[in-house]
Parts: sequence; C-alpha cells; structure tokens
Amino acid sequence: MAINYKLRPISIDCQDWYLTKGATLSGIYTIHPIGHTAVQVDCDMDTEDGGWTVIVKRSDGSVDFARNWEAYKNGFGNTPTEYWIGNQLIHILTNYNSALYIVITDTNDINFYEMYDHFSVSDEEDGFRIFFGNAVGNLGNSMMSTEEKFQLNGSRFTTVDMDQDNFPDNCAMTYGSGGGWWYNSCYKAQLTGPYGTAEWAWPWYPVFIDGTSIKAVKMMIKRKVQ
Ligand SMILES: [Ca+2]
Repeated sequence: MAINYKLRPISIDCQDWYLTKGATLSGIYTIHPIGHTAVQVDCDMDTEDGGWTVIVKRSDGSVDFARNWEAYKNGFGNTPTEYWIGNQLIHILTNYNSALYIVITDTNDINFYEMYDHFSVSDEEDGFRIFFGNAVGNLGNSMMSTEEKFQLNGSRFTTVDMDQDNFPDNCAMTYGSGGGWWYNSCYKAQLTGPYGTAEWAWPWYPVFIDGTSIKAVKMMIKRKVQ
C-alpha cells in the first residue's frame, strides 16, 4: 500500500516538506526518515524546483573531514555550517529513487554543478557502495572517469581505518588527506579534503585541481516522484 505522505504530521525528507507541506524556503528543517531517528538537515528549496536534502555541506572549514569509519557512517559536523549527514542515512534516503546534485562554488562566487538522474548508496555490509545514473552540468562528470582506475561508480567507501579501495595502499591516507570517500584507485573527484588548502588534491579534476580555489561544496539528493 502506498504511503499517503499528506496525512503524516512529519516529513521524511526535504522533498516531503516541499511537495506535501508547502515549505518553499531554503533552510534548516527536521526530517523523520523511515527507519532512522529524526535529524536536522539543510533543505535547498531553490535549486532545480526545490526539495533537495543536503547530505554534505562545506563553506568555511570549521569542521574537520579527516574522520574514521564510524564518524562517516553516523555523520558529523553542524547543520548550520558544515556536515556529513552519515552514510547510513544516505543509504536509507536513497532507498527511494533519487537524483543527486553537486555544486561547487569557487572563490569568485561562481557556481559549478553536476546533476545525476540517479544516485544510491548501498548498506554497510555491502561497503556503502555508490551508484550513479546519467550526468549533466558544467563541472564535468569527474565521478565517472573514463579512466578505469578513477571510475567511482560502484566503489565502496574507504576511511583511514577501513580500506575498501582498489589501491595497494589506502587512498584516504595516500591522496585524500584523511577524508573518507568512495575511492577506486584512487579518484578524479573527492570532496572531503582539507578545506581551503593545496593539500586538498583534485577535488574535481580538471575544473578544480586543489582546494585553494573552492569556497563552498554541497551534495544534495532529491527523491523522485511520479
Ligand atoms: Ca587499498
């Protein structure tokens, strides 16, 4: 039986807030994902018809993204400033057919984006593997490089204490400056390097070759409705 979301006094995600509760202002909302505790998230109600649940947000370097497996699994940071929502929750939210929108703002306040018509992350037992659909945007599809070793589609998640990549060493330690990510061997796009520094290597090659030209990063998802 289909769930009648209009009868629910709570919202399962930002799309629910936008479509069934009429919330059209971007900002912080509480969501109640099914199978997860309530969580405060940033909702983008302006981009591409709104309804976007922000899963990763960086804009000032206030939060350290060099974290272990448990931190990336459960989430970290602060909703108003910078956060990683958590791989477990990303998995739950992307159980629904979802799109992904990535926007990187450079230090001149120019936005670059890439939108994927499908995005999902598998469960922890499967390694929190990432899957993408087709992409459009002006960032270029660096997540799905034609170079096999940099193709991130289907990659498991790796942190400094959990090596699930295809590189002889640990990509998070060798190239990622401690940031967790869906590494292959290793990557051309990685959004968890040290903010504002040259040590953040290849955030989105070749458009962004290091972290010094990046002001802000956002990854957000939207449940697709018929
Ligand atoms: Ca490895």
